[in-house]
Amino acid sequence: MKFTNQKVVNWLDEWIALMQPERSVILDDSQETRDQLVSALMERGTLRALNPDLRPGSYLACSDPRDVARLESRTLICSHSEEDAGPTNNWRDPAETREMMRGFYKGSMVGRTMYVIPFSMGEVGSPFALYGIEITDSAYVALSMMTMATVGEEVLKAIDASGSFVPAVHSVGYPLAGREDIAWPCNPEDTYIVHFPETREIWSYGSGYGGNALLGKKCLALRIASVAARDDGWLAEHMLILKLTSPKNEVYYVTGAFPSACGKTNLAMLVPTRPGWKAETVGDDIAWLRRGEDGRLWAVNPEMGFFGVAPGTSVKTNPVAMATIAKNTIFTNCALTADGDIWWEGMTEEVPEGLTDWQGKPYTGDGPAAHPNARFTVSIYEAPNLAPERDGVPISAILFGGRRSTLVPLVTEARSWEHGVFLGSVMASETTAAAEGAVGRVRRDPFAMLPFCGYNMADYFGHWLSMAEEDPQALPKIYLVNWFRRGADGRFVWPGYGENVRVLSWIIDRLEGRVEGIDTPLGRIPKVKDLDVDGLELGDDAFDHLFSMNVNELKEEVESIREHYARFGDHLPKGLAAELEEFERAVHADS
Ligand code: GTP
Ligand code: SPV
Ligand code: MN
Repeated sequence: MKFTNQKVVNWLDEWIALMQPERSVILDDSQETRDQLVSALMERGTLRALNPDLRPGSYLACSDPRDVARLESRTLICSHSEEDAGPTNNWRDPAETREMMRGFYKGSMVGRTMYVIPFSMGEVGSPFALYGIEITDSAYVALSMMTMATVGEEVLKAIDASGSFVPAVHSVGYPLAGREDIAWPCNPEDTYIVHFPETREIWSYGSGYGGNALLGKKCLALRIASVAARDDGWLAEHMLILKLTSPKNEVYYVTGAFPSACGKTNLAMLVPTRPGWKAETVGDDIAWLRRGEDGRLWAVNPEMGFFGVAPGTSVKTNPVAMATIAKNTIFTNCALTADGDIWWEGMTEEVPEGLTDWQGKPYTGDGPAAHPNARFTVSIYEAPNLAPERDGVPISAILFGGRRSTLVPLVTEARSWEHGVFLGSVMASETTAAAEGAVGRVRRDPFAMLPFCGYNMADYFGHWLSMAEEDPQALPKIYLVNWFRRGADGRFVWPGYGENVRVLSWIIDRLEGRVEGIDTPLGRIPKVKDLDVDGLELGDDAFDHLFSMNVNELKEEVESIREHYARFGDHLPKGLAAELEEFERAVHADS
């Protein structure tokens, strides 16, 4: 395999000259290449093979304890003007940042191999695919990219023919020649994940973890794609895509935008607890949405793998995920059992004897055995419930959700597209371990895109509004969901997981006009009789705990949204300012 396109060749030459790898290899998608990467990683101590009788074809990687999650404070949007990055992104001057990064990259691959990975997000040959070439010195990243994206000769040919690709540069950093003892090379002090939206380039340095390093995922398919989507009239979103078949045999496709570690993978892999329902997974993290000729919004999952949160995953909560990761899976930062399998908090009630924690120490019960952001990397084709549709599905409903202990009801229906965009733009959630920083702090995370929007967030709100300029009736209905309300005892009131089908069932009843809702300041909630809670042990006043809105809290929410919106200045669309006024009026009318 070889590139002949001069633009690609020149680009590669330039980076080889700067980073000075000992050799460079273009990655194909063969088993042989996979095996070679695995051997190299086992030799270095990055991967260890799990017990093949218990977890065939699977490996455990334990990272440097300083490199365990996305680094939002080190993620930069380097547009020419600061305003184009908006108030929610870290902006830096592009020229200065290029200079700083070139300094880091200089000689960073001396004595090592540069992997050149032609990859496609979306089906190769589809007019909607985005191609990239990631160059990296991490075999772990190369192996993970082979699972998460389409890689290999077919992509190479498509790129070579068109010369069109997103250059994606990655190095874990510092000259490592002769340092084969470092199992997880990284360079936390100098880590930056840089995006140049105008020229559609990605430069990442210093981290080998997930979204910082697998550049097809958050960097390309969300941050760069969101800019392409703005320019070309579509949406690149942090969303799961679920196919749902009702007992009446009606098929619905639903997307859901929940912040990191707030339940996308779990809803995408839903096992309905109610008779007659069937659920299949289309995607668990990213959706690209476009208006079809029929006016409807159609969604594709541009990824080929799952990079899912491990803790909390069990046969009870997510049997589909457990089946998906039964073999051929790379685990990162999980605990190791005495018999060579993996374990994490929540997998079983009892903690197995003889665990080794994610840092390789005998587990003593002090702190978690697996890192809270421990993950599995596995092909979508390992999922037993994968929907066959890969080239676009028409969306009936969009869910927005997050972790809110109070205030936000289990489910609320937006009154219109504009109202739905308002609800998306003010979404908030308690922070999780998926990014650095404190956990459990409520922060606004519009559309679950706070860390992933590649341009001015308020302009992005405007772009969402603009989707309704034509044929708004054909667009999906929008719902706010919250599986995470807590009762007086501090526990989750709603059982969640497979039981979430009960909420989806109400949503479908609404779509079909079979039931009415009750108007509240936030939108329409179900009537008690219409939400199927048969057989659930919810305790007294559960409906109250799931749906009540405290007036004082609503008033605080109005003020807090006002502050949130004030950050956007003139960029805030007028339509959303009007929605906020309307919300405030409703809150005061209610009190
Ligand atoms: P990213 O991959 O970071 O984008 O996360 P995600 O949105 O796919 O989150 P995921 O489905 O992996 O869930 C994260 C955590 O939330 C896991 O520990 C789950 O067990 C937990 N979780 C998911 N769904 C539910 C639910 O319905 N109820 C409760 N209580 N917890 C849930
Ligand atoms: C997230 O944090 O939303 C993820 C994991 O899906 S990562 O790929 O690291 O961004
Ligand atoms: Mn995600």
